Amino acid sequence: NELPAINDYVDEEVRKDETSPLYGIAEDKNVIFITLESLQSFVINNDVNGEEVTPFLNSLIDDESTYYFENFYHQTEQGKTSDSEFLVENSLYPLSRGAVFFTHGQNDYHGLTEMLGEEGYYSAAFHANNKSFWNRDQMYDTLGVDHFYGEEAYEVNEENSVGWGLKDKPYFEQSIKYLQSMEEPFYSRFITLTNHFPFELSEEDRSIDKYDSGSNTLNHFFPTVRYMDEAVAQFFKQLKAAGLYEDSIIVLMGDHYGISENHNKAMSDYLDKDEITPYDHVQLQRVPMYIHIPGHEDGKVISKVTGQIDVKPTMLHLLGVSNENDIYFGNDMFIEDRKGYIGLRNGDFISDDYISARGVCYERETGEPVEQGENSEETINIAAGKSDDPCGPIEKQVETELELSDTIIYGDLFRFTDSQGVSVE
Ligand code: GP9
Ligand code: MN
Repeated sequence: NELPAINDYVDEEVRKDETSPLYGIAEDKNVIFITLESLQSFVINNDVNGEEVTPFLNSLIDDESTYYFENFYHQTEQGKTSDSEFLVENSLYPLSRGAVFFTHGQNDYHGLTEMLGEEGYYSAAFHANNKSFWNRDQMYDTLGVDHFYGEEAYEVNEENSVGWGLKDKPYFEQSIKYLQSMEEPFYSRFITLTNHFPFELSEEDRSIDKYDSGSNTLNHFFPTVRYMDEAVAQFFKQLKAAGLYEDSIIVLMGDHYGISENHNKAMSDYLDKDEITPYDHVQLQRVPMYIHIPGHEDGKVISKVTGQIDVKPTMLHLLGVSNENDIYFGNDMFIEDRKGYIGLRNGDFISDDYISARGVCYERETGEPVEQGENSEETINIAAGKSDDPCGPIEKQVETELELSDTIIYGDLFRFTDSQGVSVE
């Protein structure tokens, strides 16, 4: 059992003494967590053909009850949406190959759902797709989700569906009745579907025109993003009308990229760049992250580097739940003393000052490759070991963390924990 050693690492490198100023601010509130399919940050506050792409999501950033994280990264791999769910739930990394939802769906975990359950929360997941997709039916059971509203909980017909299934607007609309009858406080998770590759949408559901480039995928992305934006706007209205808004905290998060690097040429057209460099590619892995707390009026845009690995500790702290005995690899996004980097599953990372992409170390602010061997004063300080490669030490640490997280998953090591934390027997 390697868990005690992993616990020591987490104690040394991840766990922080600092308490967030927002600790407990949402205690006993309902949680409405919305995963926004394939939404990337580059469309936020951006235009296409002279039209705003996401008017509602843009206005939500300016809302005084919203904290918006503008440098928040997805950390998913082949398990796509399910990897994002895994990260949020466990603050562990997904696997480098396959989907952990499939390969380790029967492990013991100590996820957000279970921890909130211990605090008296009722939990439910809403997703209008086949329940066994990504092995969700089994994994949700493992994670302790009380009820999974899958495709059969919805009225789905030809008229209200497109592409992958039920369109987002009827999906949210039909979900309200279930939320209204739910025991409180509840932890509810929503996963949208319409903004999924190949981004199909009928003419009458399109509020904006498609883009015009060499990539049909990118062209069609914009109208479906706008449709999803409108669906979320409508959901906020319905939550208010149903009396569910005031007593809830609403989190919105993009799950992963929608536009892969196969469309770099079209992306460079859209972003008005000569090319998409490995640095740009990493920056395109930013996804929107909103924490909206009705009644709280201190919201702002937060620029520090954050990622999906941080969601679990952040949520627990907002809800006033201690995680001092928990094993996790992220930090509360509201504290200052953070690990200082977000590791991607392929070993690339984003730190406060640098971005490492495909083995090249870039200045985060400028995107300029760091001159190796330059030995500037700043370089020496950050590398601590007086190396002239400021990315090197962080690269090693990211590698270590990925390995430790894998060790937990492959060894099913949370068998050796209980609510009191790690057991050494
Ligand atoms: C399927 C939906 C999309 O149920 O979550 O999955 P993805 O292909 O994005 O992982
Ligand atoms: Mn997805």
